Amino acid sequence: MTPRETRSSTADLFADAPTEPRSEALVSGAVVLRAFAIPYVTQIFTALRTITAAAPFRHMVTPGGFEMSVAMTNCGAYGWVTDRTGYRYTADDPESGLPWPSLPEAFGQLAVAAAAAAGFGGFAPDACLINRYAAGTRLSLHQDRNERDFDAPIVSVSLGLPAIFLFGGARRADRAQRVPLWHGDVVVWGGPARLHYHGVLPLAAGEHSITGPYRFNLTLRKAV
Ligand code: MD6
Ligand code: FE
Repeated sequence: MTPRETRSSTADLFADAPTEPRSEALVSGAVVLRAFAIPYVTQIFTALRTITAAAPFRHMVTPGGFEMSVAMTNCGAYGWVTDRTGYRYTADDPESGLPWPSLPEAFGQLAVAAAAAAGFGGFAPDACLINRYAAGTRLSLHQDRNERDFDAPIVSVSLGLPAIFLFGGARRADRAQRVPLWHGDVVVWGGPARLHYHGVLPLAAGEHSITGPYRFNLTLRKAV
C-alpha cells in the first residue's frame, strides 16, 4: 500500500491515486495539478499548527441559520467568514478580534507557482481559507463570488483524505463532473471557469498517515 492510498467506501473512484506530477484540464480555465503540493507538505503542516493555535477551526453559520459541516479558519490579510448577516471577507477573526494569522511564505510560494503552471502569471493572493472535512462532511454546490475582482484565479490545495470534487458549469443546473482529489493535488480555477459552480461530496471515512480522519483544503484567493 503506497502512502497515497487510503481505505474508503468509494474505493473504485479512488483506486488510481496519481503519484507523479501531471496536469489535467477540467474545462478551459480550470486544471488539476496532480501531486503539485507534495514538496510543500511538511512546511504546510508546520504552519497550520501555528495558524490554528491562534485562529482555531470553527463551524460558521450561514445567512440561512445553518451551521456548516465544514470547519473553517483563515490566514492572510483577509479571511472569508459567514454569519447571519451574510458572506464576506474580514481583516480580523471575529472570534478573537485579532487580525488573521499572516500568510505563511510556503503558502504564497505554492499558490504563485501553481497559478503560473496553470497559465495565470502574477497571482498575488491576500487570503487563504482553510477547510477541514471529517467523515460525512460535504460542501454544497456554490460559486466563489465574494472576491472583489474575478480576474485573479483561485488555487485550491487538497491534503489528507481524498474527496470527490464536483465541478459544474456557469449555471447551477449544469451537469457536474466528479473529480477525485488526493493528498497533494492542486486545482486552479480562473478565466472562463472562474464563476463555475462546484462542491464536495460527503467525505468517506478513512485514515490518512498525516491527517488522520480529516481532509484539509486550502483555497488561496485575491479577495481585495
Ligand atoms: C474544497 N473548494 O475543495 C472546497 N472553490 O474543499 C472550493 O470550494 C473551491 O476547491 C473554488 C476553487 C476551488 C475550490
Ligand atoms: Fe468554492
